[in-house]
Amino acid sequence: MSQQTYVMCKPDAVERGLVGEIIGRFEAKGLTVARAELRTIDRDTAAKHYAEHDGKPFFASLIDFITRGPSMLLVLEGPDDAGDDVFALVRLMMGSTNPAKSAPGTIRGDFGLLVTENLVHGSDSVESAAREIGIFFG
Ligand code: DAT
Ligand code: MG
Repeated sequence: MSQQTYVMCKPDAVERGLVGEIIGRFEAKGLTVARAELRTIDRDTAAKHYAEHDGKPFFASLIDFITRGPSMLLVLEGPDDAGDDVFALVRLMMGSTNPAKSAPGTIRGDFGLLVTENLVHGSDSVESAAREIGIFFG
């Protein structure tokens, strides 16, 4: 688990006061915070980040949502000798994209209800982790 991964507590998580809860879960699991910044993402950066979804019906509202207020931008890292890539553990702890279908015990499963307000982002591969860390902290 040598890789770092990119995580974002989205504007709904900041608005609802869940940033401490979310970071606390990752820290309690054994991950450490390597970088952290509260930042309102601009529309160009949001479009770059979510480029894979450009053209989909929800793209415009996704950009509106993610830029509507500050997000907590994070780089998380795990120990070198753990068994899996850190991005995969973070995704497991986040739960699936639609909070209504996320398992209890996951962040989205415990605190979310709507796919449009699903609290947290986590990179979905080693490659996207490197790309997203570059976009937000490069
Ligand atoms: P994830 O955030 O789990 O990686 P994703 O990359 O497929 O999910 O989508 C990015 C975000 O876009 C997701 O967190 C919420 C939003 N989204 C995805 N599918 C959606 C849909 N069908 N309707 C509305 N928003 C959606
Ligand atoms: Mg994704």
